[in-house]
Amino acid sequence: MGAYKEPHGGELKNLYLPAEEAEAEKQAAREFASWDLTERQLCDIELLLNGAFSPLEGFLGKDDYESVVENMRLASGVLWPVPITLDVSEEFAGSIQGGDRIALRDLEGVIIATLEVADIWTPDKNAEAQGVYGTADEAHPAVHYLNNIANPVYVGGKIRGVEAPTHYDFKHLRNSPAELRERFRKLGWRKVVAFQTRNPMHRAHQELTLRAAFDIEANLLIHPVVGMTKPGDVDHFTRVRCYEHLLDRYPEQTTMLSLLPLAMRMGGPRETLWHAIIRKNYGCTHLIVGRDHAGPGKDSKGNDFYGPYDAQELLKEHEEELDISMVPFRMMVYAENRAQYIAADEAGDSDQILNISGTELRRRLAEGLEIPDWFSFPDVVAELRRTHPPRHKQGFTVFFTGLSGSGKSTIANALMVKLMETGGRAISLLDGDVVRKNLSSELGFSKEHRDLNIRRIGYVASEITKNGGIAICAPIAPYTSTRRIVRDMIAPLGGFVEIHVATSVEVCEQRDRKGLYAKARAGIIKEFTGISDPYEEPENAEMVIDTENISPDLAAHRIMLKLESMGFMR
Ligand code: PPS
Repeated sequence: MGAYKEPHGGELKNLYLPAEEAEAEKQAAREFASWDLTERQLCDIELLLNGAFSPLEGFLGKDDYESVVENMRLASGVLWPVPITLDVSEEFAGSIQGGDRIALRDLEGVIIATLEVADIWTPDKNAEAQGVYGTADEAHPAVHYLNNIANPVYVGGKIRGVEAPTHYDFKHLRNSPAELRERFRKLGWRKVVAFQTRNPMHRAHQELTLRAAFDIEANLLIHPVVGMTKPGDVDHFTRVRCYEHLLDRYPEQTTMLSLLPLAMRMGGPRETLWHAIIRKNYGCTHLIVGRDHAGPGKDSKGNDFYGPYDAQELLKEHEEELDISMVPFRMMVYAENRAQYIAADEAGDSDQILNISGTELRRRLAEGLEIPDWFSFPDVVAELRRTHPPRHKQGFTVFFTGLSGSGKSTIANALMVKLMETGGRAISLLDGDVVRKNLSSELGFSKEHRDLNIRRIGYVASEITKNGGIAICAPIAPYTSTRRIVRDMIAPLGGFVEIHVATSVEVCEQRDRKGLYAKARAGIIKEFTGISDPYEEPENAEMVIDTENISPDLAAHRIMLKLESMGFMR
């Protein structure tokens, strides 16, 4: 198996038009219907355009999509495991038809590409979830995305690139497949093993990647994902600075670092095949695959979605067809008695193995505790500490949810005063009523409007949290999936503490402080939560408060204790 063979299914694609044609296309596209690409679509289109997704030539059409979902292959039979689709709103879909050309724009309105509409269809999302991810459980990040974030209609068609998506960061580390292949060729790297990661790398990772490269006498490409990874992951800016420090520690001329703007789906085995195809396109001959590669975490019952070696097995089955080989990841552990890393399967009874798990590392960072040199290089740890200050210096959001009249606002106010008494951080209260007067005055109480309202609150709270402040939110927030979106948005930036004010609808109605329940019963107020509109009870709130048994003061006090126990106070 030699390097630089053509990718499966034909030559490496480059979907960008030559400069002059691109200019003309851009002018013409000003008249086309226009779609603003989502964050995920922007990642996908960049890799479509530069050939990382070869042999694809655009967003999948209906036949290819159905074939990928069902058989993991394009309609032509070429292996392709993950559907790359352009999801759009019903409104936009209604404004276009087959044969039209549409302009695809980035977040700032710059036209990135045009698409010639081949198909417009409403996908069966349940079938997609089952087919691609093997589950309909929304605990799977890709299923959650599909059901709650992705738009309802798909548009398929070939694309023509007019301008590459802009990146202002780490330009020196961003390469197209053609560029990387050319660099490998120049350097005479005939065998290249890629290491895929979405996490900071520590000494064990360095040891395992070096070993993998030595074992097969290959050069090493550290190819971290910097597009979209799993919510809660360390941001890519921090990670890339860590990788750069680590790079200095590899033997000279052995290793290269390049960034991959991929939007991961956490799709386990199928995603592993996809990773292999992408690396093949970038000119690699091997891919390191570990236990539970691209794993999505636990399902809603606490079980793994995939078997630990499913990903390795699926790639092994197809490596010949894909013309890229799998290198199984060997777990490396530190043997204190030998003062070195050894492969876990080589450790004997007399070896004293030390280990710090990911959870333990996060705890040590959160509490400002020591992280030993045998575990990670000091400059890598310093980088992590810069963006992960101990919890008592981070911002956080306290997110109350509960029925109207449950006591959310009263407790939120009491909590705010107690936090002000403690001092140290700026505090903002985003109470349901107040938000509806200021931020969301035009919204009603349909599911769509409530979701928009909660997303707005989440956005403001995430900015406050990111900047080290405290946001206290007190909306009804009746829908589980929307609360989850808010949690995912905020948790990576600091703390997120969800508190269910679980006062029953009977008690709320009895109290009826604002007289709204009476009006709801009389049908004067429509879509009233708990009466004529649903409230989905939280299942994983950090705290549940029953105001039938405790006063607002005591409730706020208990929340203070909770915040202390979580490390947010000092
Ligand atoms: S939501 O669902 O989270 O967007 O609701 P929220 O922004 O918290 O607004 C709830 C307040 O609006 C008043 N109100 C209603 N609540 C529920 N359903 C209907 N149909 C409705 N109409 C008006 C009500 O006073 C809520 O205030 P709180 O403080 O919760 O009692």
